[in-house]
Amino acid sequence: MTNNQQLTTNDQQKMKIRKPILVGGLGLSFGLWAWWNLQDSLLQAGETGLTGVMIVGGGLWLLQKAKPRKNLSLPQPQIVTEAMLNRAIAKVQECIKLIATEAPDSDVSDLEAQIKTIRDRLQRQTLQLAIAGGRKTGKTELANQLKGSFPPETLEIIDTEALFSNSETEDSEIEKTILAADLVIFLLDGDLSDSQLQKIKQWRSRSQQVLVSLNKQDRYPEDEKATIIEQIKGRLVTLIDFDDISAISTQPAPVKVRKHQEDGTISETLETQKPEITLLRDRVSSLLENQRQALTLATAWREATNLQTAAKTRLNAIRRDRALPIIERYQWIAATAAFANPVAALDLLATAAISTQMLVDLGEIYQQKFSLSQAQNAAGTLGEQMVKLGLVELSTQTIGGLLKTNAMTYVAGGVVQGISAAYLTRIAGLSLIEYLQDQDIQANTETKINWDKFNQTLKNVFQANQRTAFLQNFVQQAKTRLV
Ligand SMILES: Nc1nc2c(ncn2[C@@H]2O[C@H](COP(=O)(O)OP(=O)(O)OP(=O)(O)O)[C@@H](O)[C@H]2O)c(=O)[nH]1
Ligand SMILES: [Mg+2]
Repeated sequence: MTNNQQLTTNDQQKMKIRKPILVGGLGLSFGLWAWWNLQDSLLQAGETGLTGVMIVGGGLWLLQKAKPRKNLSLPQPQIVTEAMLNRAIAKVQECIKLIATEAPDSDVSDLEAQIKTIRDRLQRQTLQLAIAGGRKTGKTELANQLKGSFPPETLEIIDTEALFSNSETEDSEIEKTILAADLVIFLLDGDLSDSQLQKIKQWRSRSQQVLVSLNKQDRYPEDEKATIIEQIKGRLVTLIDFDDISAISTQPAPVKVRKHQEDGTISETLETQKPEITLLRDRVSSLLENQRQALTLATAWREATNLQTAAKTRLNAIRRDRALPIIERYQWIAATAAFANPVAALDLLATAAISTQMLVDLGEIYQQKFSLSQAQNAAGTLGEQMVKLGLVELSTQTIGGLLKTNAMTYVAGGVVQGISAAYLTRIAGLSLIEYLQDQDIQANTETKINWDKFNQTLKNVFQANQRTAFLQNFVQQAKTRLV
């Protein structure tokens, strides 16, 4: 047992002072108790047991798996300026500084080296062109032909794997390569589908230069080809410059040619056709010539923002390591308070005293500014949200059935209430961590909690911590502490 986990006399004293408020607020815990017991007595079947109870209790929201929301209004592409790159790098540096202050032993030299690499790479001679697209669209053929037009020291051509035919994870790996390049050719062999459009939008929102090309144009009669190109342009308007949209044929199918012979017979021969990629190739040349700086700046900016994410992840891991013992501490304070006063009431504000203090402490770790009154309000809302999400309702619906079970004996002692309070405090704390780590790494103004976003976090954290095995383990731990 570490010092952090132990209740100090000081903690206990603080608790005594808060007791009157605490006593009133154990409804939530009571609900959880009911739910546990139902689960214990009826559904020891396995990991899914709890889900069953949730349905019984009407907590149907848990089943509505957060659907990946299609983001149709991605930010418009912006032209990356040097100032924008500098701002992105400054953010990485700010993060490195915080890491160094908050965890003086950690090594940040790799992050610093990466900043230098980003800056140095701005001067490079060789640019990278990625050729992307679905299966069999002609990527390899196009890559080979472009390699004939651009010497490798000017342009490195990357023939990427086909998109849209793998898992999402595999696709996102391919996309990393695509976004690391300075420009990309998106090859189509027909009209532009929704999923293709979505990809292009995403890349454009990362300021990637995207050339869209309809390949295999030999397969379409002139008028049909014109219609398809118009449709593609229509879907890409405001997203892609029309100069960046073309039709090509990298390997046109041979054409049957009939010839009238002198002797009056007709002979048929297959004539190979020349590839036609001039428009696209010229566009690439012109971009390399005139937009070199813009292209490398945009790539550097993407690299800097990726590095920002990497640095923030590292900072968050450090902060989480400091935050977890704090949650642990408040969790047992809540447990002891509820254990000592096992009164079940539906006024949730009672636990607010503990969560207010926890919020202030966690806010400090995550460098978010919460005034005391703001923290009090937030803690109150936090409690209300937990009720709204159905935990308390769940309990009232299931209690009737439970009263018939031997679980009644547990009600008398405060053990169940204590464990419940600990569990809910933990869920609240973990949700706060998840929420706070998505905020700016250092708030300059008072932090305002976005409750819609927080509720989603609360649901996710709750879901992640509701497994039977986890709960049983938790209950075991808590029992040992309380009894
Ligand atoms: N009609 C026609 N067929 C083409 C054209 N370009 C390529 N093809 C054919 O399309 C097929 C695929 O060409 P690849 O270059 O291998 O296409 P890819 O995108 O690299 O294919 P994967 O890597 O397997 O996804 C081949 O059979 C080519 O002959 C074209 O301009 N016209
Ligand atoms: Mg290929």
